[in-house]
Amino acid sequence: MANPSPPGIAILGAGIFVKTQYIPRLAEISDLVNLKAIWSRSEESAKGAVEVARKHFPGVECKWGDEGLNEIIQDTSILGVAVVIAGQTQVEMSLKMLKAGKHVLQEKPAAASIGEIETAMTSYKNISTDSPCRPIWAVAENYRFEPAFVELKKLVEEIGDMMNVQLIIEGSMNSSNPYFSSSWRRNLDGGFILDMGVHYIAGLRMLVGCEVTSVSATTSHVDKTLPAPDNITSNFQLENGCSGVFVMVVSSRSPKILWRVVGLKGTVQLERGVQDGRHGYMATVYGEGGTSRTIFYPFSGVTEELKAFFRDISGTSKEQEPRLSYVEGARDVAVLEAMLESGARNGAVIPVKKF
Ligand SMILES: *[C@@H]1O[C@H](CO)[C@@H](O)[C@H](O)[C@H]1NC(C)=O
Ligand SMILES: *[C@@H]1O[C@H](CO)[C@@H](O)[C@H](O)[C@H]1NC(C)=O
Ligand SMILES: CC(=O)N[C@H]1CO[C@H](CO)[C@@H](O)[C@@H]1O
Repeated sequence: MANPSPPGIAILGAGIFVKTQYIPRLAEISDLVNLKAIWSRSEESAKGAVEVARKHFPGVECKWGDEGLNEIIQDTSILGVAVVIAGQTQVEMSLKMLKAGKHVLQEKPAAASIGEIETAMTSYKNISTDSPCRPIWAVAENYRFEPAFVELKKLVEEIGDMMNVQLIIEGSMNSSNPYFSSSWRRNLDGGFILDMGVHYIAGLRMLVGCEVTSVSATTSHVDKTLPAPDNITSNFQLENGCSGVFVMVVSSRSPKILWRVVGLKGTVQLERGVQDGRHGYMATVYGEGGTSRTIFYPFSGVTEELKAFFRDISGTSKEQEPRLSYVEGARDVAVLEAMLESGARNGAVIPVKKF
């Protein structure tokens, strides 16, 4: 169906991710969306992001402070907002917008803790029962929209009984990384493991097609330039009976990001890589007799995710995209919180909270 006037949206937040991801990705699909405003607490930071956005969206307005936020709330041409602010205040902001009847695409993590998630989900249910048309609360984690995961998930179904899963993350969060100094990430309980880890757990849950039921982990704080903990080794148990390991080192000299699912009839592997200057994933399937084939999938998860949200809020899709639902983001946080708790309790087996 043709969409004569694309939905109006606003971005709340004007940080690095807004400038380097949201604005360029939105510019690529500017026929599907009308970016009407960018808001930040301070005028200066809002102006910085608006300057970047004006090249692609000449009509974008600069809003700041409580007054600017109220203007966005009052503007009925703004159907949805992207909430891209500090992890500690995102849920409060999202709920405020949902109460005002706006659809919300909130950046991950879904919340900073399970406690916050539980209260948030009750508040959301309360809003939805009061209002005639339910505003959508989506969490942006983008991994569920990466073509590599979408395609490899299908192949996991063909490798027979699952015997083992490995998830190895050696990050490169050192002082050259633009997020290294981000104060809210440093103050988040769980540090970079929670903030970055939700992506990897999202990928894991998507690939194996079932939930993580319990975990046992060891955590430590080795690199004192990073918030604690900066490394974690966890066993996990899946609903389907299979077990696996999750290793995450926040800052290493040898970046590696890899998922591997070993089945009775074959193995599938997804590894972050670069081909012809493009970043993405190398997806490899190992079959019988030492055969293997590899396909490269460039990144496009952020774009695919934004498109899905705009389809949902403009009412052109039949049902809400399940990969965007708040509960999916909540489940990723629940797995990491269980791992961090286990680490703090010397490896005690911790069941993962079900949502
Ligand atoms: C949800 O609504 C119930 C019943 O009106 C109320 O008791 C409860 O405090 C509300 N919870 C939240 C988190 O808003
Ligand atoms: C940070 O990590 C990247 C990727 O491994 C590396 O190229 C760079 O030299 C590192 N910078 C510092 C300051 O260690
Ligand atoms: C790579 C690294 O720093 N590993 C450490 C992770 O934590 C365990 C437990 O404290 C240490 O033994 C490792 O050296």
